[in-house]
Amino acid sequence: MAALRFTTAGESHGPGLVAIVEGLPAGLELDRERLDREMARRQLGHGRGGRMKIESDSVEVRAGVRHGRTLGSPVAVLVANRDYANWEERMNPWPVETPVEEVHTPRPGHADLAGLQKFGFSDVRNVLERASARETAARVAAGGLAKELLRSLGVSVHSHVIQIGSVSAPEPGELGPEDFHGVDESPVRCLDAATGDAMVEEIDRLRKANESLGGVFEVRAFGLVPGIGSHVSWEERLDSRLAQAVVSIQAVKGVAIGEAWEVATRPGSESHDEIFHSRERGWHRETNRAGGIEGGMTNGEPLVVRGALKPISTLTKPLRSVDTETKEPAQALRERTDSTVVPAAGVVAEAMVAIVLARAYREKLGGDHIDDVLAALAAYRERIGWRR
Ligand code: EPS
Repeated sequence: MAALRFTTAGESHGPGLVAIVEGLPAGLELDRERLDREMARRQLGHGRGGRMKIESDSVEVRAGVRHGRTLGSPVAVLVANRDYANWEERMNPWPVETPVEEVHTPRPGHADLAGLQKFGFSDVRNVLERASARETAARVAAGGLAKELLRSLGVSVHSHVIQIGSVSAPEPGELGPEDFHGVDESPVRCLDAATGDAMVEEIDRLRKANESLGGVFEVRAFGLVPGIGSHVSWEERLDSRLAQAVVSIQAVKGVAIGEAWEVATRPGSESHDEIFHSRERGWHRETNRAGGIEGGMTNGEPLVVRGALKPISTLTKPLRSVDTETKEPAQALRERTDSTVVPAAGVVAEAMVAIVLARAYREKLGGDHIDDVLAALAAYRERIGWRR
């Protein structure tokens, strides 16, 4: 059994994006519409720019699936960039007749300058095309496959927006999967309608001022059994893997598991989740301050992970920079961009969390065929007396 892992390839305005997912069990049934729905969800959100009117992302499966079921071989998917039609000269994989104009004005906050220095390029476009968050479309395609596996194991992964700029939603408290049913209908994917309206106003106000906005999203996963991940080594700790996966999303600068920042200010007696057991409910907790993870393992409570995004660093009111050829002061590259991507980032984070959870489940349960995985899960639930 190969460890579940994925890689992506693709530039923002190149011909397309690719994701390869290894380690899915054979026999897993995939739902084409569900996979495409994930792609469409990532494109939603008030504050996206003109690019989202051009793209209409869908998953094109190229390998590893036959008649709707996985074969146990690597699954390869393609996501086309429709915008490539407008960039064919500038982004052609092969030499073109007319020389294309280079970009020499790196954007503060982006990969541009360090990327030029690292690779010895003269054209910032050689860096920014891959650094672009367009790459997250491939992650969501891979995450959609991971979600299909989790779904068969009784796990669901959801997200919502907690904050955009200075507008914060009230603390959501305890939530169940059913609470997320309408979240994609909110233009900012916020569970609180009044806050959602205020977020839209904030985006519009700042967009008029040529500003971009960051914010905070929250991912919650339900249906997890205890003991996914491991306390025994730093690499196996589920919280460390989740933190890496979420912070790897473009523009994410901070990650919190459960009530991380709040418990840092509280006494110990108010920071943990006391343990209970009853005949009806089995093992349970009355609180979930730990966000479902103790000692680097799931404890059976819902997983709660938050990510904080900085405002997008492509600005329509560019910051000061330097022309990398002349070394003279210059304005940073000004390109078409989004005002905020916090709602989309939540969907991307669902994908990343799903991949981390699917990998950890594969490690725990093994198996080559989905039926082996399900049998191992049933046996484990029986052994620990898990009723949920
Ligand atoms: C991005 C800039 C914008 C975004 C893009 C990420 O693209 P463009 O430069 O073509 O206007 O729309 O995001 C996507 C294309 C996407 O699918 O999410 C950037 O610089 O990161």
